[in-house]
Amino acid sequence: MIELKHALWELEKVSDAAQLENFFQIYLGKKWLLNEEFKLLVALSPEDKKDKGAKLSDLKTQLTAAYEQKQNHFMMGQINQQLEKDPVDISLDIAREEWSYSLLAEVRRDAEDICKSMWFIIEYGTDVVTKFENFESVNIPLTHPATEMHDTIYLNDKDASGENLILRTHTSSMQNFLIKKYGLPLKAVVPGRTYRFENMDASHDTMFYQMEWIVIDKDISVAHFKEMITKLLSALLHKNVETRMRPGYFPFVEPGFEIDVRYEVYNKETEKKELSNWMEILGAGMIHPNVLKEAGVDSTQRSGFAFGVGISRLAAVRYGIKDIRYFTNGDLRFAKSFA
Ligand code: FA5
Repeated sequence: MIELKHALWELEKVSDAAQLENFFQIYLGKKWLLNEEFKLLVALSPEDKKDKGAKLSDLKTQLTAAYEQKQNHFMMGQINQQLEKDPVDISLDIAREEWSYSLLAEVRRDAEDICKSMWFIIEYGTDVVTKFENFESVNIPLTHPATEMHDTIYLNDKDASGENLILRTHTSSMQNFLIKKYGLPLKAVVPGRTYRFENMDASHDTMFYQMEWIVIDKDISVAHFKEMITKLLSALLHKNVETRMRPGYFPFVEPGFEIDVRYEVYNKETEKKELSNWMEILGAGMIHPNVLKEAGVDSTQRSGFAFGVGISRLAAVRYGIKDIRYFTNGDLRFAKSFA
């Protein structure tokens, strides 16, 4: 039988990864010493088999542990060598005065504070969602052309029903979950990242932040929505804004609206104040009966409104930024000018 002491002494002498592999093959590999000994057990009497089998198992456990320890030792050595060649100082202390909240975070935090003061629940949800959450739960059948409205980014990973997971295209994907989780009456907001395969321009990015408001109770009407949105926008935009309500189509609301804002800007050339162009800032509407039904709510007894606002568009209006891509392109000159 292999002697543990001898095998450990052999292992002690091993000085590189190739020798270690050799050791493994000789002692622990399928065709070699230890395995051969296990094979011999067949010929023994039951008592001897039990006794020798236990000894062999014990030997294998100890040898394997010693082998793994040596293997880790070599791996750490390799990592350390690599680090010496290519040092990355992760403890580098970046000067504290260099950081501040991003403008997007400022606006989101302000909005969250307002919501908290009005006892809204805040939930962030996840960036990766199922097609059911993003589409079907909000009255968009998967075969409906409206699924194309958002130029969805699909992942290779699948959900339990075999459908591809996706990056959420809007925070409305949380509506169904919120109603089911908290029941009614419901006042909730969902701030979070959303993704679309967009043509990028000054007001469109492929990753952008949205914030979804959802209110459901008895007798909620468009009047409640209008009152809320006027107050909220004035508080968030830090300026007097004019709002415009247009009919808008979203499969998950009926009726649906788009809200645009405009405000006074200073024209450096004419040296006069003038009104900005209208900017679409949010989509909204009264929650569609099918969405309520899908979440188990009787739409003859309860009603509600929901709206989804682009945080970067809010920030653009608030800070007078002409192109929302500045918020995320990582240009420190931009970030510092607002620090
Ligand atoms: C929606 O995403 C709806 N889920 C909003 C909604 C919620 C409607 C609840 C009704 C009820 P829309 O695609 O219009 O709608 O986007 C909403 C807002 O997100 C826009 O008004 C805009 O402010 C912002 N937004 C949309 N696309 C982009 C983009 N590519 N880049 C930056 N902001 C965007």
